[in-house]
Amino acid sequence: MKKLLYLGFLLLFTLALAACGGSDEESNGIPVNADSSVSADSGEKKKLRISLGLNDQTPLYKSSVKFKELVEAKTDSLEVEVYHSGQIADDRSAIEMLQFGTLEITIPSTAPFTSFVPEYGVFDLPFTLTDTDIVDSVLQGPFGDKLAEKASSQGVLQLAWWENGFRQLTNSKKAVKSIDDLKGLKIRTMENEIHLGAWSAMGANPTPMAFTELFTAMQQKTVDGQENPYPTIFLEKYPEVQKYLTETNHIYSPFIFLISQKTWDGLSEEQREIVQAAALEAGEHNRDLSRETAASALEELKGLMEYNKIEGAELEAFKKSVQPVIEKYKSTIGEDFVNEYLEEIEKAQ
Ligand code: KDG
Repeated sequence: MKKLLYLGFLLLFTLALAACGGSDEESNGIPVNADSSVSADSGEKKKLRISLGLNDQTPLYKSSVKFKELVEAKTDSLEVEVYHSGQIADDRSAIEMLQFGTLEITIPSTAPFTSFVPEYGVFDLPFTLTDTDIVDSVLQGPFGDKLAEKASSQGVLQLAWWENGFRQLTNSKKAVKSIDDLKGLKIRTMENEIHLGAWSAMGANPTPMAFTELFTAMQQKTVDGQENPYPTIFLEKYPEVQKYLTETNHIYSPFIFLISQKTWDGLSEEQREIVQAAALEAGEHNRDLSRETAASALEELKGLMEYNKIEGAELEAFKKSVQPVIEKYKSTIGEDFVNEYLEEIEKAQ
């Protein structure tokens, strides 16, 4: 019911903007296009706003600026604006704005997108993707293309796979050296039922929360911990509110470059080719930068936090605990699709 009310509000908000000709209505200083489907034929420079959850120090933001540079070097008919730190919206709201056509581009983790396209949940099955070579083989091949095509059923197009990275655990309470140490820890997860199920199965007390609320929740100790890749942990300044860092590599999290179908329909053939090529090229840049940054961020974090790595028998205990979760969510995601994903990983080993 809440979701219906919320969607109704979004629709009314969009219609109100359109009614008052609010094509560039300021909203908190952010230009809000009432209609992202302005045709390229209108001759005016078309604005492509990118909404990001992470801040302007991260590989995600820097790669989005790279995308801007690539597009604007090729055409004067497009202008890219990059908004970071959830300035426009959190992940789920930004995706809904793409569906309505009131925002052009967003680049979230796949996890919040699973409520729109369940098949993206394969990446939330813990301990399945284990290194970047396997990741690239699965995502940059036919399986990645097949999955990306499923986004179009939701009024958005996925133009490229970008990288969030391997997720690690932090908390403010205690060192987590075995699965038993997770007992009762209040861990924020992304808004994704598989993440909730996995952390419950490991013995923690998980709570779903939008990324935009996370830092405050850790500061106010409404959650004890969270899990994110090293670049996010370091560049979003989590050592200021978290003491313990545990290397788990429990999930590999992609970012997905999403554009509104309404925006895409309003682009000329030439503009589409420029935008598609830039999303792919900036994606290659993003993966390289993400991996370099993860390595350097870990070295910095080891000097700021109490670090340990889960491996050997302890890692096996973590993996064993989540097996029932993987079995349970195979049916939600689609048994055949999950098996296809696992076969792709097997082939890439
Ligand atoms: O823009 C991306 C972020 O909003 C978010 O997806 C990062 O992995 C993330 C998280 O934990 O929410």
